[in-house]
Amino acid sequence: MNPLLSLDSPMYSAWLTYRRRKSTPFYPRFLVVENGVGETAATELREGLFNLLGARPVLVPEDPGSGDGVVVDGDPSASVQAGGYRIQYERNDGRWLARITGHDALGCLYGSFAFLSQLQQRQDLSVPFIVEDWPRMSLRMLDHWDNLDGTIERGYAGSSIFFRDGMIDPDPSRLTDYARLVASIGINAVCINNVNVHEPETRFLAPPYLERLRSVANRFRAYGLHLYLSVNFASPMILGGLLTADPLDPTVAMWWQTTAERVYSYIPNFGGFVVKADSEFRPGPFTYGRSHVDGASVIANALAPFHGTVVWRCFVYNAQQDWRDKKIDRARAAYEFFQPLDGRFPSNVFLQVKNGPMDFQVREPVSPLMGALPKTSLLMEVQITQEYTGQQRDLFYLVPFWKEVLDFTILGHGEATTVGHRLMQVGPDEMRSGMVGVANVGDDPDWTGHPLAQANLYGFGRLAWNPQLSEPEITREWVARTFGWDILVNKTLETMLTASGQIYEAYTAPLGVGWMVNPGHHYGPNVDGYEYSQWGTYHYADSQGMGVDRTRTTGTGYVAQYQQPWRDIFESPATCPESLLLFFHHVPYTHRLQSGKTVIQHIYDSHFEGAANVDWLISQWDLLKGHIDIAVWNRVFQRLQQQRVNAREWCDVVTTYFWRKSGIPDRRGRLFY
Ligand code: GCW
Repeated sequence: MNPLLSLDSPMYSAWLTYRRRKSTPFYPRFLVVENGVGETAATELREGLFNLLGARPVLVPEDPGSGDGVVVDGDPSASVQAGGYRIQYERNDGRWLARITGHDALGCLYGSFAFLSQLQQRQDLSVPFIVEDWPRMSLRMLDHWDNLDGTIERGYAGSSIFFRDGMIDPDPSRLTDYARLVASIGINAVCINNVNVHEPETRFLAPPYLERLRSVANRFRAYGLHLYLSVNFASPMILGGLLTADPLDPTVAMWWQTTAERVYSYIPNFGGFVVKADSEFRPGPFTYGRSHVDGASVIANALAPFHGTVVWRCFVYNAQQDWRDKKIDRARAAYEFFQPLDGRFPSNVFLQVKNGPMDFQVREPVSPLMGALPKTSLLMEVQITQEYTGQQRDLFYLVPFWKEVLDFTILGHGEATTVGHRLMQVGPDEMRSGMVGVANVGDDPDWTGHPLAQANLYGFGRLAWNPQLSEPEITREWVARTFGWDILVNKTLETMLTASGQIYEAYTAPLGVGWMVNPGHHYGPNVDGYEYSQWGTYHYADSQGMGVDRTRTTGTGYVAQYQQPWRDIFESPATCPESLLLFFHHVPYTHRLQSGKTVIQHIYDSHFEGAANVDWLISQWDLLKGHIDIAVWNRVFQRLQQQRVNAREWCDVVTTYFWRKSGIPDRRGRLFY
């Protein structure tokens, strides 16, 4: 990507777009940054204040006693949590003072970003007030599925910002811009390479690469980001030349130890390793008859002396299933593999669980593992990159969907809690938790391919910071920070974003069934695309009905993995939430929904409505012409036009398919093919 292009894009600065305020009660002339706060906070504040207020405060060692100013200092009592801060606005003798007090250097940085964000959002500063905030989850991580050749698995926004043509070769200024963007929403860890670690990336643990990685880590460090790498479980063989990767073999353990020492000698604040093992044909401990605990432990023990962490993924299932065999249920796999291992991992291992039991479909129930690992450090993985949700061509705001997952009730230590609370938990034995988002970022000038997909990146960071923030709060913040203050823009965009996910869901896979996509790239409709495949991804549509029976009584038994009351709620079609009806049940097309409609009529209606609502999205966007930058407007407009074509295709393929299967006509007599 041509770096000049990036400077031209008004979306490049994303939510860190600091527009000059027309008026301000506050004109800081000086900035005091106490020792230990770090240069980054000072730089961000000076640049930010200049852009927002036109004031370039002078850096001074202490409050000169006159004029408005900003003071940043560290004080562990400012917040009980690492990374926390307090911002206090005071009015003394007619002058304004903003005091940002961080629990630590990171808290000072987060506090500085928060202060600038308040100015950006036109917080009323005319009355003194105090704000306190802190990150609720300990790990707030972005995973990039980037490969050394510059491609990105499931990437929809250009090429990698880290790798190019077999080299670790980030544009340094873009790397810093990335770091500030994600640090400003509280991200503290970034894994830069694909969890599918191929031969070239396996070599990252060798010196020439570590040298390059060190410079990436240094840029990250200034913004409080820890670098993580995905590693290949078979590294001891591929890189170390050993004949085995058996986790219980002493030479293997030794190899991981030497490797960890080497990595930390280059990168002292290195975060750790992410591992996809025994999953989708990646090597793992099963080859040697060992367990996931054995596999994770050998690596975790090597990292422990350096306070490094292993992030071990639970996305493990049989990817070579016989579609004829209706007893196997992929949805059951992660729980069956990992629930029995609760409490058996070393304390520096996190288990990373996808939000649903399958694989980032538009609609899935919450993974039952969320409530089944009380003695384990737990990370919930969500997909910011829109693999199954429109690939950054179709608009899909993910925050409402993530909120549903975070607000889902589970039992924690015998009491009802929510997934969000579970992930905030800091427990005994250094148990920690957090969220991981598969990043939607590439080297496109606007970072995310679709300008409005930036809202998903922003929303992810905000929810990992505090899962209790509401969707409207997050949306309002993002719109105001990105596009400034224009009532029409704010209201219209908020409405569009909030509705977008439901619209997409309506014209794609009905009632929680999932997987009706083209195999491989996963874009566009193909009802039977995965029906007779090895991947465990079926809808079982026949002439009478459709859906997967996952009940205890007649189905795969998956429902039994849930705690009460969900086990009973999901078991019966009468109580199962309708959005998940076909995920849990096989029902006749004539089954009546609460609306009084039959399932088949619902499929027809929702698809036509969903497709029509894309026209509504376009009409909303039309209202904004002239109110936002024309290049951005055009880009989104063009994407929406494409979405209209795509939605029409989905609608026609799905309705025609089910009409042909069922032979049941549409009560409203619409056209099928
Ligand atoms: O959803 C699937 C994706 C794969 C991905 C895998 C995973 C990185 O289609 O591209 O591999 O999930 O999460 O490991």
